[in-house]
Amino acid sequence: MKKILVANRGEIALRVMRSCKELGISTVAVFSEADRNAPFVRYADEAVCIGPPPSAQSYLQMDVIIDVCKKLHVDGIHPGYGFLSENSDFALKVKQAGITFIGPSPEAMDMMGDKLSAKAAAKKYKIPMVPGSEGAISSVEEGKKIALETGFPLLIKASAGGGGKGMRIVERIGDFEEQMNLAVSEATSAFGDGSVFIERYVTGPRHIEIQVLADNHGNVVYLFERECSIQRRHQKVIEEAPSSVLTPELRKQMGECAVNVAKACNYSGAGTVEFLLDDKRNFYFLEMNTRLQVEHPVTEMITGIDLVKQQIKVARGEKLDFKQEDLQIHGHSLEVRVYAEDPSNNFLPDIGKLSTYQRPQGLGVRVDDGFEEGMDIPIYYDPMIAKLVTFGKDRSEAISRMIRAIDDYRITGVETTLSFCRFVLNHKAFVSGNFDTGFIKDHFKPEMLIHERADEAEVASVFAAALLRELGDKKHRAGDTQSKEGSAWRLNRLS
Ligand code: MV4
Repeated sequence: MKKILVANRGEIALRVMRSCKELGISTVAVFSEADRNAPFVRYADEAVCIGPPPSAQSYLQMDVIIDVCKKLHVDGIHPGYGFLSENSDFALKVKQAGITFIGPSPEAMDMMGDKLSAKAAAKKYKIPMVPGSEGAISSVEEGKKIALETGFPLLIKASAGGGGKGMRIVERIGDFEEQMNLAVSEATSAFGDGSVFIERYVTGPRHIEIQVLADNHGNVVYLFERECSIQRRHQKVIEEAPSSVLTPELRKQMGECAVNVAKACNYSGAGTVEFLLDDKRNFYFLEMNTRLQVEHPVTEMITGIDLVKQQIKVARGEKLDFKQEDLQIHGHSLEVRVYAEDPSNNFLPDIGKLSTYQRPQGLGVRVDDGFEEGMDIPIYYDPMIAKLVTFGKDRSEAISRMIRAIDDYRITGVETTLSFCRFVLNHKAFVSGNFDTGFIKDHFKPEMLIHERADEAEVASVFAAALLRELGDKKHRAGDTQSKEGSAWRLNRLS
């Protein structure tokens, strides 16, 4: 493989190109008119504008992207995450054009994309699953019967859904018919497939996912877990590896189950198997994501493995060059997602210009981003500015390093979720490791950030007073470092 086209934008496009470069592979960026000045476009060896800003007219244009590949003699396409990454039609078109799709086969994608066929495949390997219906529910009558057997509360899920889309909670049998009809019509309009199934509702679960890597020679390994329970409306906010609740035995059991799920669909490349863990530490298979995930860096930090490099090697037909026994967890890693959203205003997207943009640096800090100071955050795409990742010898060091890195980050021009992330990292439930997917709902109110702002306002007034004194001080000398340092400190606290 000599040339790879990255069918994506922003931080992940850059992330992928860096690994290509290390492998001596040249890179092609495709970009929309909104991304003309983006760092990933400059970083690529070649770059082609493929259309206007809306994704449907640019990043989702399969044929246009494949035409670029043909013109530029591209051998492989890396889809990143989102956009076309889990689109089996695209994977198939790429293959038919004689180009290597860096990811699983269209068949594996289809099997795992449909939750019911994923569960049917996993069942053959005796993977633990939440009790509920065996397959799709074909009528309200059948559904009610299964609902009574399953017990309440229960969830009606869309087979074509995932990531929380098309889920409905049913608390009592009297609500079943209405909720089922709603679920079916939502699934039909959202996915063009009204198939739904029932699962008992696991209350207060943790979301734990296992990273797997498979080659085309039958080798599959797991690269341990990521704890992703800190979510807001199915949007992950903080991820970490390893999880503070897994024992070595449970880690091995879940890892081996994840490997079997990958085997069940003849998986190739990097994939993620999602599990729920209940308060008694029972785990249940939920679904498999057939792409590189946003939060993959925390796994890279604790295993020392470059997942993108491995994806490319596997796609080139190479065997995995390590075995399960060779893999070990080293230290602890956290990732916070920095969004251009206002956490004190219901996380309203706050687009605009990054007037100030200075990244934190230093030992154990990694910033994966796609912006530079002075750039506008386009309104057309996901408002994620950066992934801030830290690594430490243990969880406590990773946390204090993250708090330090958040304090060192300088972003002005847009509101960001940094203050919210700092709130979570300082919370005793987070620090203790004793939390579940209800963390934000249970512990966060927007007023809690106002407190921090009041604190900043107080510092601002002290600073303003000091500045006025200084300006008024006619005897003020240039060599008065004491007062200079004091001012600098206050200035830092302000931005
Ligand atoms: C569940 C569940 C409880 N019980 N399934 C949400 C995302 C999708 N992947 C599955 N999800 C859930 N499935 C059963 N049987 C609770 C959730 C869930 C959730 C899961 C992971 C992380 C955050 C969540 C927030 C709400 C609900």
